[in-house]
Amino acid sequence: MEISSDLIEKLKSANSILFFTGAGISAESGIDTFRGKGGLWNKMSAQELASFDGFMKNPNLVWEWYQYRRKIVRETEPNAGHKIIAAFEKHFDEVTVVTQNVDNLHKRAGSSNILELHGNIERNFCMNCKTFYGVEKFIETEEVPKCEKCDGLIRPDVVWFGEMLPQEIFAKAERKAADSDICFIVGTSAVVYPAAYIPISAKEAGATLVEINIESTEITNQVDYSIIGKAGEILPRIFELLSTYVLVLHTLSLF
Ligand code: BV8
Ligand code: ZN
Repeated sequence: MEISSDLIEKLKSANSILFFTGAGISAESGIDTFRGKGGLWNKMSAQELASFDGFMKNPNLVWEWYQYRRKIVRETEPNAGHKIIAAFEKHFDEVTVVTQNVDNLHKRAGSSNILELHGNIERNFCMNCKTFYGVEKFIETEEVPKCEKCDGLIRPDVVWFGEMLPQEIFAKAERKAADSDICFIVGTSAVVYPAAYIPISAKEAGATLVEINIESTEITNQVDYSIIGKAGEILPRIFELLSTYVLVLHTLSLF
């Protein structure tokens, strides 16, 4: 896997880095992607499970599906890809993670500036009075739970198809994208909107786009660098090349 020295050169003079991530970055942690081989959507229809109508039609089926995904997330760990993204904060003034993932793994890996466009599977709220609930309370709950305050249905705090993204978070992600020098697009098929506009906004504002994916995607023809390979292998390599440079600088500064 060749990392162009030109890209490392660009990284050396960059201040603000944005990572736009999708399910592919969590694949090496054993979490199914959505569209790839064995992808979640291949087994069950997104519309059926990740939509308001789907939930209202069969709340227990949807609740069970999210309990199943939560169990997998609890039993897994962030991988080298997540950890290296967190480590980038050591070398750059501004590192922002804009993720479509609801698995909380960027946070568990230590990243501090995370914008979750599609919510977080470890939060719930009452559809009626909007009271928030964590997940601990419902670990063993098989049927969709009711709100203690108003008896309303409790749902996962994720964005379902046909639902609006949290506007503040989306607006902030757009701003960070526009301010970024380099935007890494990691492990996403870039087909879900409006999330997929984020790297486009970065490009329009002059950022260098770097895609890391095991295959080419909808956005590959718009990026400056397309690196084919696993995120958990490519990111450590880039960081290593960068660190060598930083180390040399540091050593030189001693003299
Ligand atoms: C809305 C949370 C309207 C829930 C999710 C414009 C054009 C076309 C369609 C639309 C449009 N605008 C809106 C739509 C409709 C829809 C949409 O985009 N449909 C798509 C399918 C065409 N968008 C919506 O419904 C959005 N809402 O538009 O509301 C509105 C407006 C105003 C007022 C009211 C309403 C909401 C979309 C959010 C849905 N929620 N998730 C949950 O998770 O349960 S989406 C969910 O699927 C994820 O969050 C993610 O966004 C998406 C999956 O995509 P990826 O993460 O990219 O995963 P995927 O499997 O596809 O790809 C993985 C990639 O990784 C692959 O490329 C693979 O090669 C690579 N890979 C695998 N292993 C590795 C790897 N890469 C590197 N290393 C590896 N090891
Ligand atoms: Zn309530």
